Amino acid sequence: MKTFYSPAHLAHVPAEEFEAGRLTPAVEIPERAEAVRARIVERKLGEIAAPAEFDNEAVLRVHDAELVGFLGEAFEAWQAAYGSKAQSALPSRWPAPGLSARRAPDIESRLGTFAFDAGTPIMKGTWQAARAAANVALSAAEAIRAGERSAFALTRPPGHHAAGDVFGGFCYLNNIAIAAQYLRDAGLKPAILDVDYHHGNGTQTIFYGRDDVLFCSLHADPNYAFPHFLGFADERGLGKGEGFNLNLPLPAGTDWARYSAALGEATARLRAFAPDVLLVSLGLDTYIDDPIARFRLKSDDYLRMGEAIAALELPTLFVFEGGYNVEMLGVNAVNVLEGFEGVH
Ligand code: SP5
Ligand code: ZN
Repeated sequence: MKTFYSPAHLAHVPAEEFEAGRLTPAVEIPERAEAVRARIVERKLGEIAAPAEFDNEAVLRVHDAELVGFLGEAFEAWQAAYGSKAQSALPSRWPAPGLSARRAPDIESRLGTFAFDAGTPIMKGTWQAARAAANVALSAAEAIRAGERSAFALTRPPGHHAAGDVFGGFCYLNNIAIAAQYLRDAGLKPAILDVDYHHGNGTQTIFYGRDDVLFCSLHADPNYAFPHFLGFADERGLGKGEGFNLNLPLPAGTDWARYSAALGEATARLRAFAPDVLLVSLGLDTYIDDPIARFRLKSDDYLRMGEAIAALELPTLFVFEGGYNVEMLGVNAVNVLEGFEGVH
């Protein structure tokens, strides 16, 4: 399987996020993608290629120009306001319902209109990294469009929490949604399977009113897990999109037995949709020793996950999302890809 990867992610180095009333060390760090890259080399999974340059058109099919413009200029505005020692822009105020969004001109208020959490810092290299990750996903999508059976977009920062007009959850641009829309615009019928531990609220929102892109997600129940405000089972799509969004929230402690049963539900829905192409939001934070999550999948379970995805017999684009146990992240991610390829 061919992997697409850009070193631009190395310049996006979050230090801290704000949670539980304090700053805590960041977990979405460059070592994550480097661990996966090293494992791909070690296992000789296939070529690792640089992405092509895509212009903003494909990004703007999914994201509002206001968000894209803001992400491109935010760090400069932040430094202009707070000085060159302020290395991370994080919001501290939000236009909650009842307040007027988007009127305040200052950078910190503007941050709060575009970000939905305080865990997604904008630094000097953030925009370049996010934009390169979109190119990585688009390059992998183009490989599939041109006839490849599979491809892996080793994207960082991740994408599935970013919606058309808002970023958060370590995500700035929704890489998988941009890739899915690119394939849709090429005349294909895409379906998205999201196996990250967290609900892909951004991807759901982007396609919520549509019947031409199916979204299926297995994730930790938002009653106890991020993103907290979306991902419930009764969210089934809106208007003609009704029935084209499937959420399968799962309890804390979910192991492979429980998980694979839900995966069977998702694959049944995917089969019924009869897509031309499958895109997988590949998060590995379902791992038993993930530092921020509460599922109990083991490394060998990821081989079975890859096999279950391969059984759909579709051209498949894997897009990297979360997973924060850096030590086992490479093994777990590549196990899915090797399970898919039937190597084990
Ligand atoms: C792409 C992705 O996986 N984004 C996840 C963003 C999660 N952000 C909030 C994490 C809160 C973790 N709280 C549990 C702390 C346990 N020490
Ligand atoms: Zn996640």
